[in-house]
Amino acid sequence: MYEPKPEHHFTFGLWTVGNIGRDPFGNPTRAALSPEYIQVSMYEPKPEHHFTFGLWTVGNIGRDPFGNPTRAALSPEYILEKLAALGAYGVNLHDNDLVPIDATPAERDRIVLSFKKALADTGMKVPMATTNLFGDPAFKDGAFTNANAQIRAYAIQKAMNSMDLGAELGAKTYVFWGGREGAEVDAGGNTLNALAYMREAMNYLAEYSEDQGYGFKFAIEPKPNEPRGDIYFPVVGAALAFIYTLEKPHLFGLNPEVAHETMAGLNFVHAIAQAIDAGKLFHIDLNDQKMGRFDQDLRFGAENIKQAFLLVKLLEDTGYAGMKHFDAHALRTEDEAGVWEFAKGCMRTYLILAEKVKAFNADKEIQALLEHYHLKDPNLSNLTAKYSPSNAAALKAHSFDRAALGARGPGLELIDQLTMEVLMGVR
Ligand code: GLT
Ligand code: MN
Ligand code: MN
Repeated sequence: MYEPKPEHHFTFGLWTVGNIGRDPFGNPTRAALSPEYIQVSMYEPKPEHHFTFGLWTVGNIGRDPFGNPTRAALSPEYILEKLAALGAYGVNLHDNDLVPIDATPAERDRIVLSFKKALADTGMKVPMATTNLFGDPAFKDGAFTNANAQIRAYAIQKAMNSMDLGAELGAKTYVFWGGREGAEVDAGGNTLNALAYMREAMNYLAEYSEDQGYGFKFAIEPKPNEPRGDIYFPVVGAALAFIYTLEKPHLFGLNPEVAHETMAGLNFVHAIAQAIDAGKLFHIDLNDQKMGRFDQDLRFGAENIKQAFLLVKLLEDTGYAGMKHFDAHALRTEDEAGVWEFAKGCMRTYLILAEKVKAFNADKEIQALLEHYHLKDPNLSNLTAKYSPSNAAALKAHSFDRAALGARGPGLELIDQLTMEVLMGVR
């Protein structure tokens, strides 16, 4: 309970924790610590930061379409132990990350029991659960949106079983990532049907969750392509619009992933702003990605540090209280040690950027520039806040100095430069 957090604003002098135990009568009793070391130990991930990893993320064995696995599989119990030691809050899972698709009921129960014991031993949580509706050949042409009614029904059955498992492990968020829900061939005539099928499945599963008293909130994760040529609901905006066609839209929100909007060349920070504005940011998949490439799932902040900063700023400034899930994996080049460096790096980068956000918000020069940029005019804002005939008449009567408006510089070059200087550590 009494754990210090950054928002308590406790600070230390480098000379205080760096005290080497010298006194007038005796020599130092401790080695000197470099300022860098002292800084570094500040960014230690703790469970209250709500960092999570998928079992499939640190468990990624480095297989790709062109090459065999480069790492051995890690057991879920071992993953819990390692992530707990690194300060993570919990893990998320697909049904088959834990229970093989062909496990007998007795095998399932034994596996779940052992996993629950490891959860209790490590204090780790399972805040989010989802279903693997993409790995098995049965789902090669889609799951909920498959043109084959038997496969659609099987997908719903599998999702119900997976929700039972998630609920048993304490999950409150259920993610829908429709990796196979798409097409290469649209001549099959499934595009319009697919939307209706998806709606039917989501309505069904929301009812199931309510009926069982599971209380799940559902988070749809959009992706433009891969593994399908085109995936339905390719971006945040598409999923958001679809939510309002469902029977219980209040139960549905989004699980956007950095890499997915970025693959499509879109601005992820803008997508997140739209999700926040709609009250629909239920969960987030943090990672990194180069534009226009295959889904790289890079370590958070590995590629575009400015975007990562602006993302953390948006989450921190708006008080995002959900899980910060790293849906990324270590490079295929890495051995197991590299996997844990990768996991640590994701969390540390987030914490470092959260500190940079504080520095940015406390920077007087930057704040003055922002004030200049966000020019206020209370009189005009009163006229535009809400339509009324008198406001409209007054607005029409107002005369604007168009030339002056066009001539005024907003100061964005300097704002951006100072942002970079904060990030480069010189402010
Ligand atoms: C898969 C995918 C991710 C999804 C996961 C949830 S599985 O790794 O690439 O983006 O979030 O189903
Ligand atoms: Mn991804
Ligand atoms: Mn994801």
